[in-house]
Amino acid sequence: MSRSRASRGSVAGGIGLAVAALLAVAAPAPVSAAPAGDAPSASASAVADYYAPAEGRTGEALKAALHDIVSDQTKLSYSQVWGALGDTDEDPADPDNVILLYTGRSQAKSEHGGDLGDWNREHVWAKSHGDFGTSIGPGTDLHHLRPTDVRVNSIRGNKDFDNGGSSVSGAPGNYTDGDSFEPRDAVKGDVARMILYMAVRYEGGDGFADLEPNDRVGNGSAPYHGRLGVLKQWHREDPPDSFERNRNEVIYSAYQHNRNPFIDRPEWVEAIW
Ligand SMILES: [Ca+2]
Ligand SMILES: [Ca+2]
Ligand SMILES: [Ca+2]
Repeated sequence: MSRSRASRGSVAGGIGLAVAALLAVAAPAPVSAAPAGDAPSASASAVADYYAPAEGRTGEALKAALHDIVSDQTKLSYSQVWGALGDTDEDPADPDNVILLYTGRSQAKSEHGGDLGDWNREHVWAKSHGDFGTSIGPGTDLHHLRPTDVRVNSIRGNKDFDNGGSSVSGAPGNYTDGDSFEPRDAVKGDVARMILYMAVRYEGGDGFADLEPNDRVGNGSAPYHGRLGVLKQWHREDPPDSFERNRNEVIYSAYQHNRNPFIDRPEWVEAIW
């Protein structure tokens, strides 16, 4: 199944390459592609074992299997997230810095906080969508937390994701209007895969809402995030790169010990949605 998806994905260029690389699981882990982080990459066979219960499934059965797999995790406190993001989002060219999600700026890990010009902890799945806050759970899950510029984080607010709007000053390539936010091209797929990870990981257990993507904007405090059709397009156009794969490895090896399936197996987005 994944091989037919891979050949279909090759029409879109990069996806085909990424899937092909992932299918080459006999090769040593993608360690050569890992630009940063101290954690060694999980071996290809370990990743294959990790997903074994999901193999051969599709649709809701695949989603349920992945939920079981990724729910086995270590959980961080919100204060622990600061240090973790310093590892997961480290600038490959400067171990003292992180790369900010929307601006792409490389900034000192130490310059985090709430002042203008600092970086802070962005919940890519807006925490008001399902009202999970910052207590231990979805609000502290590294798979959708990213360092962002304080001001740009505020502009994004809790908007759904969609194409269009006016350019965000100081954040080239990002656009926003009254009900949605469009991130720069280089992180569009990252955003999509983070949202879809959250949908699979959070299915109504542990006292938190069942998070799900939908095709709307203006979801407000409902436990939904849009727009699914646009997110799927972004996922196709911006396949996982070495930075994103490395952060998945660092989260898996050093922090939460769970993985984002849609970074490892991009074809599973279409298999579920
Ligand atoms: Ca809009
Ligand atoms: Ca990307
Ligand atoms: Ca869900």
